[in-house]
Amino acid sequence: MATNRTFTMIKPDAVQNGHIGNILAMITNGGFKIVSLKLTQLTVADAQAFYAVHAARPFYGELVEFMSRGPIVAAILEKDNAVEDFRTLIGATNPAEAAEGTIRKAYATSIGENAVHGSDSDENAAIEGAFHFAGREQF
Ligand code: RTP
Ligand code: MG
Repeated sequence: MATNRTFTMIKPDAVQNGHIGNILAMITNGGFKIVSLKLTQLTVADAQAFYAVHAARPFYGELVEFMSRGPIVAAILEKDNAVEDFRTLIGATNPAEAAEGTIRKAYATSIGENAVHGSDSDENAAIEGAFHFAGREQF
């Protein structure tokens, strides 16, 4: 995957609260092109694998339970400087610290249930995109 791509999930809280359309609008208004998109749900095993890097953290069990409890939207996004610019658009992990105009400021409810995921490196964007999408689903 090209390095001008990132991977995102609209998390179960935001899907459940009816924010899919508004979050996708913020993403496209932010200059990102959607190159893959699906509504799906992580199994517990999927969530454990996706967040394996956090396995030793105290919030890991809660995170896995949260991320597997309902549908998510998975997407691959394209833009120059995609990973960094998307992290800026989503805002800080804790919505109390998220800047005005960010997705988490608008839709996150807590540090755990924070509406969206954004990859933290080009390498992880490629891994995470491939976790969810076959090559023929990436446009
Ligand atoms: P993400 O990976 O989902 O884009 O979030 P992030 O980089 O901003 O934050 P990260 O440190 O990677 O943490 C992953 C997710 O774990 C949950 N979390 N809960 N209760 C807590 O203290 C806590 N800290 C993190 C959040 O859902 C966070 O996005
Ligand atoms: Mg992260």
